[in-house]
Amino acid sequence: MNTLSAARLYGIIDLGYAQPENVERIAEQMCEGGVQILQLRAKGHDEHFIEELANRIQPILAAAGVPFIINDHPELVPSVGAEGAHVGQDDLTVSDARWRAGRALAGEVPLPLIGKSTHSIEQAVAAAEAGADYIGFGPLFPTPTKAGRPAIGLADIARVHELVKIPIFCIGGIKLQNLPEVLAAGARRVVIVSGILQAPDIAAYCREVRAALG
Ligand code: 3NM
Repeated sequence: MNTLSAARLYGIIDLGYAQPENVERIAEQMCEGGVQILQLRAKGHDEHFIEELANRIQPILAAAGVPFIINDHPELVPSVGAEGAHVGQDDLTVSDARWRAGRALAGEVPLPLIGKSTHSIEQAVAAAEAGADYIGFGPLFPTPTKAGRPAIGLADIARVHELVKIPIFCIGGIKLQNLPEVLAAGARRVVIVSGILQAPDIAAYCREVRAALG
């Protein structure tokens, strides 16, 4: 299994872009391209539907050794055999998500990973203090994938890396084209959603991102 600390490229299967019937193919292509963590994000869908999709994706990621993260539904983590859950700033607290994701499995297998979205240095520091395993930090650029959330730009990337010692995944409007400026600003890890899902060749796009990440 890939480890969180070694991961540079985080992919998301977001049903805003991906058709449910294609999730297996997309997961395979992302793994083939070198995505090192993969999240299922299905905003507005009910939990049974998300569980069914997650059950189809999980064996592909397990075979590839890619940790599987479920957005927003930590209680699905034990039942689908995912590695963790991701929660937004306006959603569950880190400890509540951890309790829901991990209570059945504590002591038996590694405890679930809990990630938190953060949109400022203050939120990033608070998420680390609250016990998050990693954070998302963004959106760096305006993005239709998270419409209505103002872009924070690149200016705080270096500082947040000085202050926060858990893995920081920069997110929001990142594409192959603007990756050099994101890295030059101090980013080490990125999440790319629409750039990957809208690529004509998902695996090739991921490979190019991995190469650029070094
Ligand atoms: N969370 P894309 S930005 C899901 O800042 C998400 O917390 C964000 O998608 C945050 O790569 C974002 O298509 C969207 O811009 C990222």
